[in-house]
Amino acid sequence: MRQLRIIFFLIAYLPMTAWSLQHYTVRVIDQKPQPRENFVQGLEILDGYLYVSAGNYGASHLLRYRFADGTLDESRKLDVRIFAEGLTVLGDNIYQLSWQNRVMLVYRKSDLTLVRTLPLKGEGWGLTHNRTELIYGDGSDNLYFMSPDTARITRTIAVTQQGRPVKRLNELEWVDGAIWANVWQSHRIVVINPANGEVTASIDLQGLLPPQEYRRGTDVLNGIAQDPADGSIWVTGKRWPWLYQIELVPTADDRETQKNTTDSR
Ligand SMILES: [Ca+2]
Repeated sequence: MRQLRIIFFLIAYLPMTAWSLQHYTVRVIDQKPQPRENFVQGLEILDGYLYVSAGNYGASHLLRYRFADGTLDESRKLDVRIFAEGLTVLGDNIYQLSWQNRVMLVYRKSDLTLVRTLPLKGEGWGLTHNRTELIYGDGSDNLYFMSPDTARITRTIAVTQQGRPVKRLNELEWVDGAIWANVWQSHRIVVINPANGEVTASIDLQGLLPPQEYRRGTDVLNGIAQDPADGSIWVTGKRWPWLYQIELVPTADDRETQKNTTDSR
């Protein structure tokens, strides 16, 4: 009887909790060229413009392109002492993280004028927003929700996948009520529940940039942007020559794996 109860528990309970991670690969729908020199640390699309934050000391920029044809609309070169990181556009402002300078730069969206800085308590990695709050990471497993007006941290979530911390969260994007994050130095994007930090899906983008496109300096996958105009998802990498529009393709998830394992016994 006790064994039956345990079996019932395993069947009824575990698939809803520990084995609810969905796995995806991707299919490329479209692609657009982008300048190879951009060491992409932030990517966002809004009102027909592509916003890019490019990193590295001496090469950090805020860039705005017309998304339809890739024409450069406006750009700002940053102080050589600043290594730019994530970027997001909220209201009338553009927010851009610095990596280790302990500041977030705030620009006027209309003409990319730097209007103020907000203090950061640690490193800055990825940045996005949920319509009201900024959401940023510092390279750990934590994501911080911040008031764009006061820079006050309103909430912190620790990101976990099946109970284990997921660190090195890099470029971020708010997609249909979830947070998508590049995991630094991997080919993986994780989909995070903003309420509790749980990873609900893992997207494998291994091989997205074909081997023949690699040059000296071509770096890792980094950059996710959803075009609010049509919901399309675009991704890229550091010093990649292409932006890719992707579509998710489900693979066997852990729940399915568990079911198959049980069936084969
Ligand atoms: Ca983004």
